[in-house]
Amino acid sequence: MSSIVVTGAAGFIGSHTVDKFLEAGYDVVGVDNFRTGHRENLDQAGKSEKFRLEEADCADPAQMNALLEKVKPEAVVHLAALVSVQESFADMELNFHLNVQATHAVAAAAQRAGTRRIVFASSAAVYGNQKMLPIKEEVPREPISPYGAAKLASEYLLRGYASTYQMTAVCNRYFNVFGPRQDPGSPYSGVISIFEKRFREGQPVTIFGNGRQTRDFISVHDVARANVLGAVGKVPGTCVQNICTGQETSLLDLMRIFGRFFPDHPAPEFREGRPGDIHQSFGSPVRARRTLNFQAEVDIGTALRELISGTPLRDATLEPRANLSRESF
Ligand code: UD2
Repeated sequence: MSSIVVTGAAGFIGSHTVDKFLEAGYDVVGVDNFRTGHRENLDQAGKSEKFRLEEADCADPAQMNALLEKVKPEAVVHLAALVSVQESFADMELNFHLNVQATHAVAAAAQRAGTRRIVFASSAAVYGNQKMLPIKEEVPREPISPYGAAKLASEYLLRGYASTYQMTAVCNRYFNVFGPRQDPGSPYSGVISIFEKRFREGQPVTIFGNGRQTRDFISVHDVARANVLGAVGKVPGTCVQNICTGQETSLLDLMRIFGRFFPDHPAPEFREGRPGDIHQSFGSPVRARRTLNFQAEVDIGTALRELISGTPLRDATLEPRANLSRESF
């Protein structure tokens, strides 16, 4: 039986995606160079006989060619990346290397290995500041960060491969993903992971700007499921879709939700807004229903409760299992 390769497997979204494939009965080869990934994210996966880990650098064509030639996967889910918008300003070269060159190395190796499908971790950052909300996929893409530009460039690279070699490229534009295993350890980390840590430690959080900026926060469990559907579900061919909830939440709303769990928490500190920060962002989830048969199922309150309590949500809450079983594809 052929396997699925997941790059960035030891990362936040990668490790949940690996778990979801294993739950659905697939053989998975995880690839990571541990630049930002953590081995402990794969503790659960490591217990499965169907999982193998390969330490390799996705941006290195020789390593990718050798690996994919050996595995000959039915699909590659390419999640390895530089994940922070802010870090892309600080190091444009690294952003280009990890968010464009690595995509090319993975796509070229997949094509040589005869892989038919690539799922790519794209981002709502390709849209920049949009006036028409919720954001639909067909609006002009106007990234305002090197990160968003690199994600868009990668989408086009993959389209080129797909049309030239009869491959299928599935580009999932994630909105703001959060959940267990998201690393709060750097100023570039996702806002919910930072807030969760600060609230738990009784420290005030910092809000950049007035806190009225909005995001479409989506649980990593939903995102992992969208990746599985993209790799092995029925798709109409090469496609690009928002992976979002369609719900808009401001940072001030987040403060209120956290406040219910931590009533005596100190007031936030406000600082000047960050460059390249998008003001208002929430997506239309309509297209993903058609292309992937995907719909987000975990609401933000439930997902925050999981994060804060440290108790994993049960599968029944997270997904209709039948939707993911091998037999259903
Ligand atoms: C997120 C993703 C990015 C991309 C994008 C899509 C992360 C880390 N980044 O970027 O990969 O997919 O969404 O649009 O998930 N903020 C604070 N205080 C803090 C930290 C952040 O006020 O301590 C603000 C920040 O200025 C921004 C908002 O919270 O207005 C969200 O920031 P973020 O870094 O979580 O995510 P974003 O939207 O920049």
